[in-house]
Amino acid sequence: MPEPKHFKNYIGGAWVEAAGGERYENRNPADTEDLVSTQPSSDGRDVDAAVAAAREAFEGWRLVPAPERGLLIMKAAEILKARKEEISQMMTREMGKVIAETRGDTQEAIDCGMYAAGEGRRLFGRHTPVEMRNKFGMAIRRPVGVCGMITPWNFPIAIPSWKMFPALICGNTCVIKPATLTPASVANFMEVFEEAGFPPGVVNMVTGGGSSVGKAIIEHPDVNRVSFTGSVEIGNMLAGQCGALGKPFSAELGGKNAQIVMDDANLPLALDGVLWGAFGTTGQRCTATSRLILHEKIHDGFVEKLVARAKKLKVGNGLDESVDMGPAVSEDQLKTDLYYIEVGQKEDKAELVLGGKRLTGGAYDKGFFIEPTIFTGVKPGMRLEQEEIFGPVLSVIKVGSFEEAIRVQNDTAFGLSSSIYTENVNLAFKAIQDIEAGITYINGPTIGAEVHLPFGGVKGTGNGHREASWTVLDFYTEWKSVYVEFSGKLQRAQIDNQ
Ligand code: UN1
Repeated sequence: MPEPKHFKNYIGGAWVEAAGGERYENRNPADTEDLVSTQPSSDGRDVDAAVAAAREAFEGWRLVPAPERGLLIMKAAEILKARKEEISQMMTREMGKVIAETRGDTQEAIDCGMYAAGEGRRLFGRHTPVEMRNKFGMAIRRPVGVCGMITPWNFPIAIPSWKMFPALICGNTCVIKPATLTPASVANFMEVFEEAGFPPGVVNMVTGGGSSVGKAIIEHPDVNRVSFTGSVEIGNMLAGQCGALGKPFSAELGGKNAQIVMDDANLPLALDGVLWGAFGTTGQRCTATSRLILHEKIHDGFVEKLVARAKKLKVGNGLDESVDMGPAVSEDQLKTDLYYIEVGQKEDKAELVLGGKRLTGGAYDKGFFIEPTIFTGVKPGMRLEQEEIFGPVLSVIKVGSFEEAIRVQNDTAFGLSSSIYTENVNLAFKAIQDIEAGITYINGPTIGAEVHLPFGGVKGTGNGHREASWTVLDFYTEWKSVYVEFSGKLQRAQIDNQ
């Protein structure tokens, strides 16, 4: 078994133990005998130190020309590329998803770095004509200061990267609290920043729990804004706290994403799509397909093929290249999955047509494995159909028309990702128009967003912000309007020109 990674907090360019000196263990969900890492259990004192370092570094970093900041980010992306395999292997050990997917996770961070680096030569402001002669008007972006990042375990490097790289290119400094389940991946990310030569204090990491470290980041008066990805419950609580403090907050929360399959769809393609969308990452993506809305004309045949294919998915340790689906990330998540499977059977009275059980025996006993699970006969409004599970549990809903499919798709508290399979171009465009979601895929599954398009959702999924792409720059900068008078006299807008 590989040696555990023992690391400390990364503050002001140095690796330092938590003030309280406590540490905790991080174990592999596929094999709890595998100790992946140990790291500090930090508290508010460590956050104070990290924020102080970030604040001091900000004064220098904000003045580094953005193209030069871009070169450092590009270097970080290149180091990530060189370390991709080793970082991905540790990520699979840390959170369980299969190695092909952790390679994708690291790749997403590389892509984010490349994209943000290029932004160093854009960061466009605006110029506009003004009312007066010999006067110039423009709007420019300014960095906001110290940014706090509270990140989840399901994309241990991709999500930190899509928050940090944009914040950094804009001239901000960062304090990140990784999910308690996946700190080693973020420690690797910090090593990448260190090796790339980022000035001390520009990036900082404090590991530990939400109620200690996360809370301190939110409440710290010198943290200018916070970006959070995680559960609806925590996200909404933090939004309230930030609101009371007048602190801008970006939330990317839950999903209850659906794939619609119309009767004219390319069915083999739709089948590949739903298998990947529902069971990839063990269903633990905000963008995962947790509902399958099938047109009644193709329902029975499609379900039959789906069950046959899902039954063949190989569940196991994600480091084995032949495995399709890894374990649940933790015992708690496994319990949540099993809880909803019980709700589906007893409360919703839907029909369990595949899976539903914890996998046991042999190597399975060392981890948190669960069968790919499918329910049919799910009706709109059932808990199975409404609540986010974050596991490999797919609910199939039968509909009679396109209009009904859209109604069912939209009738949830969330609106992150969505998908429709149809060969009818009119229906495809109607779906783009009518689906209430931040992302719609036509003839593709609900997962697989790329870093240069806005990422985020409507309704309960978030609070109106978008991550990735050019849109995230609005969260990490403040606009300043600038008027330059070169007439040499007092010109009064709204008065002298009337
Ligand atoms: C998430 O689900 O939390 O679009 C992020 C995707 C990935 C990112 C998912 N690129 O599925």
